[in-house]
Amino acid sequence: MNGLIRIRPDVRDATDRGQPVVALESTLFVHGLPPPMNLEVATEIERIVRDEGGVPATIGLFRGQIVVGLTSKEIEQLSTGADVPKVSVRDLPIALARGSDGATTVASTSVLAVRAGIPIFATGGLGGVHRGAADSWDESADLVTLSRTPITVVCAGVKSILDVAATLERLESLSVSVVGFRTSRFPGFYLADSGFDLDWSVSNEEEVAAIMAVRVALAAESALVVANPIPAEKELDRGLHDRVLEEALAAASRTGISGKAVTPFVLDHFHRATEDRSLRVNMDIIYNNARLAARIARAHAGQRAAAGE
Ligand code: PSU
Ligand code: MN
Repeated sequence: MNGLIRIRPDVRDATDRGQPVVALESTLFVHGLPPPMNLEVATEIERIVRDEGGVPATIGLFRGQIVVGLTSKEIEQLSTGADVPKVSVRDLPIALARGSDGATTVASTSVLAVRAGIPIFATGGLGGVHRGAADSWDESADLVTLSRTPITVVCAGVKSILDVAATLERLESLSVSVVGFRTSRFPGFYLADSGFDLDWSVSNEEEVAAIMAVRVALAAESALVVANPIPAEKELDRGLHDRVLEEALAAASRTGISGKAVTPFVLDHFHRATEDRSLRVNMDIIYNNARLAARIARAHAGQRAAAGE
């Protein structure tokens, strides 16, 4: 990996010393949120992690190099850059070989975080099984990647634009562990509750850290998803949500949008059709997850120190 990966010195230092580090993805702000507030969000997530005593490591590709811990200047360039490709795991070698910039997804960010020795990652919502996938076969590479990447991901479930029931079935088949944080229902991204039950619920950060320790002892190969719902008083109006979702999906199929363009298209439609109310909720979700991930990272670091590791 000589020259192919650059780890920001404070990130490397913190991982070496067993201090709390939180990985963050770049597709979320490059393709999931509109400029100029995408830069504001990318900056604010890092501030929240720091406020909680953690070191933020936003991951992306910059000029043909994997960067674990982008600088604020690099984050600014990616969030304002035209045509920054969305890079999942299969795109990594191609984008890197051509010296490209790149926005990493949940899948590629998870893989790169693990390579850099970071065990926890915060995002908004995972990719999953799309509605109509039985015909289109559209399932995010996030799922398969999480089945073989030992990371803990804090998210607000999967985007409500997906087939949530099918996604939960796939997470089960793929042996991805899922716990609800202070809930026994799977969150619905913009909504606190997707309507689906979870088998396991945890009540605090220490409990998640304890699960992470057992995962290390078991040499777990798959991911742990910590599903963290948005507080009910901050969720999007349900009527508005259901109406706009129908519209957005119809617009996507009418315009013939497919493949990796679907998620950014539908998110953008949502933000415009709800006059940015969904955007506000999206931001709250991300901040909420970054805060929890930093607290879990701190609990994890504390437990490791106490165990003399
Ligand atoms: N959730 C969001 N905004 C996003 C994404 C998820 O709230 O932008 C991104 C993540 O990077 C996720 C990707 O990994 O969408 C999934 O895309 P696809 O369905 O094409 O795999
Ligand atoms: Mn897809």
